[in-house]
Amino acid sequence: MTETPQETLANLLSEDRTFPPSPEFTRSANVTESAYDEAAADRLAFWETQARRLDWTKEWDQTLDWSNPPFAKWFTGGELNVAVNCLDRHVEAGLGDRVAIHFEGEPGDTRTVTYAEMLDEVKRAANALTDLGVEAGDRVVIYMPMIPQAAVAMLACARIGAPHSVVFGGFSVDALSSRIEDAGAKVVITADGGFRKGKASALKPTVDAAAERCPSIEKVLVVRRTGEDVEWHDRDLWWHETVDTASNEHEARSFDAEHPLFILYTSGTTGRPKGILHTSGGYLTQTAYTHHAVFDLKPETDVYWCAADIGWVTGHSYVVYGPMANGATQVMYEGTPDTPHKGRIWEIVEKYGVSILYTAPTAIRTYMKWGDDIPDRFDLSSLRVLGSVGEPINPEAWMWYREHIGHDKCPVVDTWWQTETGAIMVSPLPGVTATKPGSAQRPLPGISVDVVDDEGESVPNGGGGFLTIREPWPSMLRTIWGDDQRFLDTYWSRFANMYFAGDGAKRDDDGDIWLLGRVDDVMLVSGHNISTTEVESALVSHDTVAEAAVVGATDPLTGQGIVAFVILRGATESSPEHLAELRGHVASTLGPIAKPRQVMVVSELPKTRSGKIMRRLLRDIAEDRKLGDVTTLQDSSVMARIKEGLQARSED
Ligand code: 6R9
Repeated sequence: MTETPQETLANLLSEDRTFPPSPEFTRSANVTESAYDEAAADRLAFWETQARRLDWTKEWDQTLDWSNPPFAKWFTGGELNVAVNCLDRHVEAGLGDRVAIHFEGEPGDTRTVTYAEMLDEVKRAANALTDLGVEAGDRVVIYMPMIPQAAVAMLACARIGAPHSVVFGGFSVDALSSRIEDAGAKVVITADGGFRKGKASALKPTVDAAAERCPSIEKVLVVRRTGEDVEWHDRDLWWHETVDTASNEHEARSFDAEHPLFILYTSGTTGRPKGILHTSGGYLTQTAYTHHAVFDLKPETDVYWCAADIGWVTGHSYVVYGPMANGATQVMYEGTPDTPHKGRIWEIVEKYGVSILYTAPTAIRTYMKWGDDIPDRFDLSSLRVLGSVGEPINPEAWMWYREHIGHDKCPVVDTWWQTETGAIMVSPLPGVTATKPGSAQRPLPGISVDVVDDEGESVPNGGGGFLTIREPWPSMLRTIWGDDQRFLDTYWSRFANMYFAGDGAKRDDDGDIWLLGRVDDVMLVSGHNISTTEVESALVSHDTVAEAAVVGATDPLTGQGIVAFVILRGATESSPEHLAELRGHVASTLGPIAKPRQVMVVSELPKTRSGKIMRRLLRDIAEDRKLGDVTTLQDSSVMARIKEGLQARSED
C-alpha cells in the first residue's frame, strides 16, 4: 500500500469577516495590547503581577517550581485563603452592601444576596462543617441545584481547606456513587431537590441510594428548596437547622498555595471519569485575571451572568471563584431556559440589566432555533460583552449571537479551555482583538499554546493539527486524583514536553486559532482527516438546519463515510430532495471530500451536561452497534428517542 502524504487535519472552511472593537470600548478596556508584550517579555513576572490581585497572608518564595515536570507548583511557599479572597476582603473594603448574587428561582421566587450576607452564611456553613467533623484535607461532595447555597457550600469548603467535588445534579446514582467513592468523601451537601422544567426535581433520593453504597459518607447536609417530602436517615441534617443556627464568627486560616481546592470529575465524552485536581493560589490567580481580562468586568457597574451549572468547571471558575475574587455582581438562575416561556433568558437579562453574558454554543443554537422574534421582544440594550464556551461555535451561531443578542455592538469572545486547564486559555480580548466568527483566536497573555503536527512540530499558518500547551500555566490541573500515572499517560505522553489537550485545531492565514473538535472524533475519509466541526458548521450555515452532529462510520469504499444527524429549524420532517440539497451544500461549502454519505433528521442529539455532543453514541447508531456507556448523558432517555424516531421514519 502506498502512503499518501497527508495533512494532519484538513483546513476546509474559510472566513473573512472581522469585527474590531469600537474605539469607545477599547478606550475603557481593562486590558490592552501591551499585556501580550508584557507577558512575552517575562511570563513569570507577568503571572506574579496577576497573583498580586489576591490577598496573600504569606508571600511566595518561588513563582513556579517546574523541577519535576509535569507536576507543577505555583507560588510555592505562599499562603492564602481562597474564600477570604472571594468575600472577606470585599466586605473589609466597605463593599458589604454590594450584591453578590441576584438569584432567580425557576418558579419566579427571587433572593438578593449581598457580599456581607454571603460572608455571613459562608462562615456559618464553615462552622457547621467543622462541627460535623470535616477537617482540612477531607473531601466533601456537593450535589445541588443552582441556588445560592451551592456557592456558599463551595466557599465554605474552601474556607476550611476541605476540597469539594461538585457532581452535576442531573447525574444518576451510579455516577454520583462512583465519584463519592473515588474521592473518599465524608460528607455530601445536597438539597431535597430543585425546580426544573416547571416542576420539582428530587435530588435527595439519589443521594440516599448513593450513601447506602458508599461507607465513607458520614453525614448528609440537606438544603430545603422544594419542600417535597424526603426520606430521613440518621446521617441526615437540615441545612436550616444546622447552618442557620451555627455561629457567624469564623476565623479563616491560611493554606499553602498548593493546597487542594477541588476535584472535578470529567469523563470528557468518553471513558471512566477522571478526578481533575486543582489547587489554590495559581487557580485563583488565573481565574481572577482571565475573568477581568476576557469579560472586561467593571465590578462597580457591570451585572454579569454566566449561565453555567456549578457542576461544570465553568460554574466553578466563572460563577464562583473568578467573579467573586473580582467582587462581581452576578445573576444566578435555577431553571431551564424555556420555563415558563422561551424568552426566560432575555427576560432575566432585561430585568437585572445584565451587561456581560457567558453561555454555550448549544444554548445559542437552541435560541436560534426558537426564532429571532423571541429575543427581539426584550430590551437587551444593557449587554456589552458576550461570551461563548464549551464547544466550537459555528460561524452562523456566532453571527446570530452578535446580531440578535448583541445588536452588533458587543464583542463576542469565544473562550477555549477545559476542566483540566482550570481557566480560559485561548480567547479574544474584547478591547483588543478584531474578532472572527467561529475563532477562539489567540492564546491569552502568559499562555503558550501551539498547533503541532504528528511529530510535535508547529504547523505553519493555514495548517491543521493538534492543540498543545508548551509552558505550565497557573491554573493547570496538578494531577488526576489518586492516579499520577494516568495523568502522565493521558496528557503528557503524546508529545514530549507538551500538554496535549485532545483537541484538533488549525491556524488561519493570520495565525489565529480555530478549534476543530476532539481528535478522537476526526473522520478519515479517503486519506483526509476531516474535522467534525467544519462539516457541522457547513450544515448549520444552511437556512433549514438548527443543529448538526457528524460522525465517521466505517465505509467499505472510503475508510469512513460521513454520517450527519441534523435538527431542522421549525420542521421535523424532510424530503429526499432536501436531504440531497444538504449534502450538496456541504460539498459546495467545503469541497466534495466533505460531502456526507448520509443525512438523518433527528429531533434531539445526545449531549453532556455542558452541551457537548456525544458523537461516540451517534457512531454506534450510524454503525448499528449496541449503545455504549450513557451515564454522563444529560438526559439518558434521549438515545432511545433518537433510535425510535429514526426507525419510525425509515418504516414510513
Ligand atoms: C470549559 C469546558 C473541554 C473541551 C475542550 C474542547 C471543548 C471548550 C471550547 C471548546 C472549541 C471552545 N471546548 N470550549 N471547543 N471552542 N471555545 O468546556 O471544559 O467541559 O472540560 O470541556 O470542550 O473540546 O477540550 P470541559
